[in-house]
Amino acid sequence: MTKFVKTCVCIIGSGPSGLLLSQLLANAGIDSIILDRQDRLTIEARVRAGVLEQGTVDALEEAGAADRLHREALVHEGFELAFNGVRHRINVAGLTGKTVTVYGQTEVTKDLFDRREQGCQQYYFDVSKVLICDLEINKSNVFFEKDGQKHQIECDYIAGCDGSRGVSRGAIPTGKRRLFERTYPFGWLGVLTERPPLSHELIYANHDRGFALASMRSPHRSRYYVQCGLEDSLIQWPDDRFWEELAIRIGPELVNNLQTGPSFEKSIVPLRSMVVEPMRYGNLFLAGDAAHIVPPTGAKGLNLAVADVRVLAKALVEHYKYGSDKYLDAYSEVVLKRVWKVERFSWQLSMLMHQFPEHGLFEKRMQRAEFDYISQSESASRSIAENYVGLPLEI
Ligand code: RFL
Ligand code: PHB
Repeated sequence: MTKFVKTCVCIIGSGPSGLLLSQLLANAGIDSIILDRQDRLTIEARVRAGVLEQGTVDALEEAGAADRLHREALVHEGFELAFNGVRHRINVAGLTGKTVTVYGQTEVTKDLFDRREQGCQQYYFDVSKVLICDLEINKSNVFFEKDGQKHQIECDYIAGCDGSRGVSRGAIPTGKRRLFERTYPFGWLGVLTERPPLSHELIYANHDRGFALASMRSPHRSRYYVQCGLEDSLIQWPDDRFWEELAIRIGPELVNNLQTGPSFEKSIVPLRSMVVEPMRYGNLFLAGDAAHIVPPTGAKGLNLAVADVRVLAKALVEHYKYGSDKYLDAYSEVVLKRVWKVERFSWQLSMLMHQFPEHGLFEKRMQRAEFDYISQSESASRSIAENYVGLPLEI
């Protein structure tokens, strides 16, 4: 027998976007249920983003999930771009009056889960065979299985927060959606190590051998990345090779500060830009990676997901509290405008900072000229800083 429940909003996916949405709705007294195909520990352990915009911190505060962040996170006033050892600092605070916050996505997710447990909201982990139905009529349905038991959730709205490999995007009929995509001919190999960071700020470096990023999670824990081949596997990258390559790419000036150690997490991600339009179909609203992917250069993915959810939560509150569908109807158009600007920034920074196998000398000179221009022009540096701290949210 199928177990049947009703809710206002069924949220598919309990990554940062799904968790945050459910919390913002709960704060406004709106009932929701979350489903995820993974279990909580697996979701919490996914090492990903590290840099939060002020708008993201504000949203976590609003959700009541920012206490630990305020105790433990690092506030950064700038970051560096480097080109074959030549360094330029983007004075983010000086150019914009704003800062960014270094705090891992793993911690954001844990804080949101903890907050969620304080309320008695419903969720189902480890679900399978999720099926989204009835998007164009008054009530929609989500069917799924858990531990061999069939379930049905009847709801007013469905929030597709199930990431780039979820089922929500595909629930929009093919003739009704358009996919815009760009793949990049390389990936990022990332390493976490229990060693102090090499600098107190992040450094994005373009070297003839490829991109490198020096980031961090705390004063004792560093996060490093190097550009790698799309076909590379982790076996080809033992720790020694990783540290040697990183040392070359960050250059002789910084290498003396590099403290290497055993990696306790190592992963490869391909780089991709993707947007689906529209982000609403009937009762289904897409948010976060389900609707768009950015390459990680510039640290925008999680921040963009949070920005979507802030708009969606407001729109749903307007519907349930004041009976107005104005914001729900505008959702896709409003968020897509910002999404495309953030796509542009992440793409532009990726084009500037990586080595492309197909590039000849001309393209390399273009990259160098752009770096020199940014280094010498306050306006060009400010434009990067403005995007890095996060574009305004138009709600
Ligand atoms: P998520 O985090 O992928 O969560 C989606 C959830 O949906 C579940 N799911 C399903 N559940 C039910 N049924 C199904 N059929 C399902 N299919 C999937 C999944 O199990 C999962 O729990 O999406 P969300 O919430 O939209 O969040 C997006 C962010 O995770 C992502 O944009 C960022 O991690 C991107 N990103 C960064 N973003 C930043 O803002 N700053 C950064 O510094 C940053 N660094 C990064 C990054 C992403 C990286 N990788 C691994 C791609 C660095 C890296 C290396
Ligand atoms: C990270 O610390 O994981 C990180 C930081 C900045 C980025 C991407 C990832 O642009």
